Order: sequence, then structure tokens, then C-alpha cells
Amino acid sequence: MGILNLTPDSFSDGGLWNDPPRATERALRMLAEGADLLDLGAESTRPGGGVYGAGAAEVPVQEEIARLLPVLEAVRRATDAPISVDTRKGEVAERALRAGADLINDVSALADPRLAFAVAEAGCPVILMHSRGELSSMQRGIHFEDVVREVRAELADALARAGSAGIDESQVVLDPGIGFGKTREQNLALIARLDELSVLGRPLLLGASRKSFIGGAGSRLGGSLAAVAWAARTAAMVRVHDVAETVQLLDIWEALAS
Ligand code: HH2
Repeated sequence: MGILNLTPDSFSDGGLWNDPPRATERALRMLAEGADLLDLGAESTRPGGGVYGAGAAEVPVQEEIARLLPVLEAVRRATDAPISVDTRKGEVAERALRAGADLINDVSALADPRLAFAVAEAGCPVILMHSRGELSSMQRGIHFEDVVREVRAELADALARAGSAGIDESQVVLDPGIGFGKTREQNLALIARLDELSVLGRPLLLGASRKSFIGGAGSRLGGSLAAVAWAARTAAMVRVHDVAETVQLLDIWEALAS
């Protein structure tokens, strides 16, 4: 899954792709490099309370729609590849699905009932990601006894919530939410023990690309690729910025594993 952030403030690529022709070019390049699907997001979800200070500012719904729709429409015209839209807001999800998005990526795991309703009505896939607390402060006061066990239990709750909202559980992809209210050690434990989330019976997505737990002042490509290589045994999807390098890694990984 290739990331296209249509935001001025995303932590690693903010401001790069917010005009429709450039975003479309970027989307097509990621597909040419081997991405199977795209994830378009118009609100940064950089968590606050830790290395990112106050975190990302919440974007009003009309602004998120105004950033997203021109690019979504342009990318939709340019490709039949599946397009995911990364949003927490029901109204944005509705507009995105109407404009041709194929699935919704919700980092709040159905905090907005209107989003759940939109997904249920469309019968489309949805990604439900684990997080705890409010985005603006989730890197403060982090506490887990056993992060993998607790994330697994809370993802099971999210799956049940989807079922109660009328979403077919077969449409749900689950994600441990790397970097969302977790310490470096907890992020590493979740990646190392990702296979323990398989008991939930749903495909897993891992989003570790360029995240701060990797550390380093420069490129985080090496650490991002290490996470992909480790998770490749278990994850159905990886959400990445560096598509060409990730595809190359996975090609060789698969050749070695077969
Ligand atoms: N991470 C980010 C955003 N959306 N969605 C899922 N399902 N899983 C993730 O791990 C995930 C996500 C944050 O990364 P990024 O999009 O690069 O930055 P920003 O939120 O600042 O735009």
C-alpha cells in the first residue's frame, strides 16, 4: 500500500503532494513501482505528547474534503487500482466512497458512527487500526502490562464493534497501530510478535514506514525495510512511503522463502 499524504504537515512527506497533477503523477509512479493499492490521506495523524510535540492539528471536515476530493477524483480517473482513503470522519468517508474510493482506512477504529454506517452501506473493506486515547496526547502516560495481549483484545473489540454496526466482518482488516500511543519497545514488541494477532482471523496491515521508533536523524529507510522483512511472514499488507525499495525487498524475500 503506497502512501499519498495530501497534507501540509505529515511527519515525513508533508506538503509534497497536495496539488492534483503532482499527486496523480506520484500515485501512478507508486503503482508502476509495484504498489497494489494506494492510501490517500488529507489529515495528518501525527500523535502528540511525544517526539512530535502537540501532534497534528485536527482538520475541519470541509478542509479535509477540499484537500482530498480534487486529488481523489484525478487519481480515480487515472487508474483502476484500489484506492483507500485514510480518514476518521464519516462525512469524509461518504464523500470519498461516492467519488470512487474502494476502501476506508480508519485510524480511530470507528470512533465516528457515521463512518461505520457509510462503510456498512457501501459494503466496502475497512481498515481498523488500534490506538488509545486522544491523538493530541496519546504519547503521554502510556501504560500496557502486555502490549500484544492488550492490543489483540482491543482489536477484537473493534471487530465486534464493526459487526454490531452492520459491517460484514469479512471486510475488516486489522492493524496494531505502530506509533499510536506506544513506546519504542512496545512498537518493537508488536512487530516482533505480529503473528500473535493472527488468531483474530482477519488480514493484518502493518504501518511502520519512517516512524519515529526507528530513530536516526536521516533516512529511516533501512529500519522501515527491516520491519517489512520481519512482518512479511504475517502481514497481508504493508503501508509504506518507499514503494520501489519495499517491492524489491519483498520480491527477494519471496524468492528466498519459496
Ligand atoms: N499511520 C499513519 C497514518 N495512517 N493508517 C494505518 N492503517 N496504519 C498506520 O500505521 C498509519 C495509518 C501515520 O503515518 P503517515 O501517514 O506517514 O503520517 P501522517 O499521519 O503524519 O500523515
